[in-house]
Amino acid sequence: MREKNDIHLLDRLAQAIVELDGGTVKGLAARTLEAGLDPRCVVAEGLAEGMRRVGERYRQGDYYVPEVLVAADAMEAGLQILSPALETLSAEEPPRGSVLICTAQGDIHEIGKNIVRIILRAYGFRVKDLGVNVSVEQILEEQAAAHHDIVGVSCFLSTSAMGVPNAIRRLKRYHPDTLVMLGGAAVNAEVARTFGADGYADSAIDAAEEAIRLLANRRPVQPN
Ligand code: B12
Repeated sequence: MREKNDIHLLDRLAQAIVELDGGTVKGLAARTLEAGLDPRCVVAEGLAEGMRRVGERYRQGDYYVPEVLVAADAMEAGLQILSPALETLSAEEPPRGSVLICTAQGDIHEIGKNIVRIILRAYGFRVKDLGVNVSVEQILEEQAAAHHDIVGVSCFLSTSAMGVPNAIRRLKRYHPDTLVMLGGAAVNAEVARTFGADGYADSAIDAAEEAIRLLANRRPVQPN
């Protein structure tokens, strides 16, 4: 059960992102570590929550692109403070497998993907990040070279998400044992299933748990 003071600290951290106050974000991120909070929860319930609130303001027309970008910088400043603690955690976790992560072709949203990458690493996954606007050919090339257990695709634009089912079909044709999970504002659990993905998550912590679940339930692929 989280202490009231901890919830207050995480809420202030999220709010400092909404207020575009990078200095306060840094200071509060350092205080969460002094208070002994798990840095993964600080990322999820402080930094990612702040960006979620910023997204909400953008949707309502209270914030425009410049505010969103300054908020993302403030979030990055907080991540820098947390990153040594996240790396320590990552070294302590059992190695869990490897994940290739990217944003769908035509889509340049990267904030959610970057948070997922950081959290997956903190949970003990090896993660290769191919960046944004990634084509199925790039994914296939990387899979042929490295055979990651899971491919995670971030989908924030509906138009780009339309290309994802075809990408999954092609990926599964060449690499039938690869598990695919999706996330981002343009998809949900049902859409992900319809697209042919094996998993879905709407937050970074859930993404790590989903990846652990997918690997635990992995069945051997039957040869044709
Ligand atoms: C920030 C933002 C931008 C920034 C991106 C900056 C960057 N470097 O990433 C900028 C300003 C550049 C931008 C541009 C555009 N954007 Co924009 N943008 C957003 C906004 C406000 C926030 C997205 C975000 O970063 N949220 C913060 C993160 C932390 O959010 P999150 O979803 O909670 O992330 C978690 C989960 O999604 C999950 N997750 C994420 N990825 C993955 C991957 C996997 C594998 C898993 C398992 C989980 C997972 O874990 C994350 C962490 O907890 C959203 C609004 C929204 N509600 O999403 C619009 C939004 C996504 N954008 C939108 C649009 C339309 C655009 C533009 C087309 C605008 C334009 N007219 O030019 C362009 C597109 C450019 C392009 N080709 O991609 C629309 C998309 C609508 C749609 N359904 O298609 C949205 C929904 C806004 C809206 N309501 O209209 N945008």
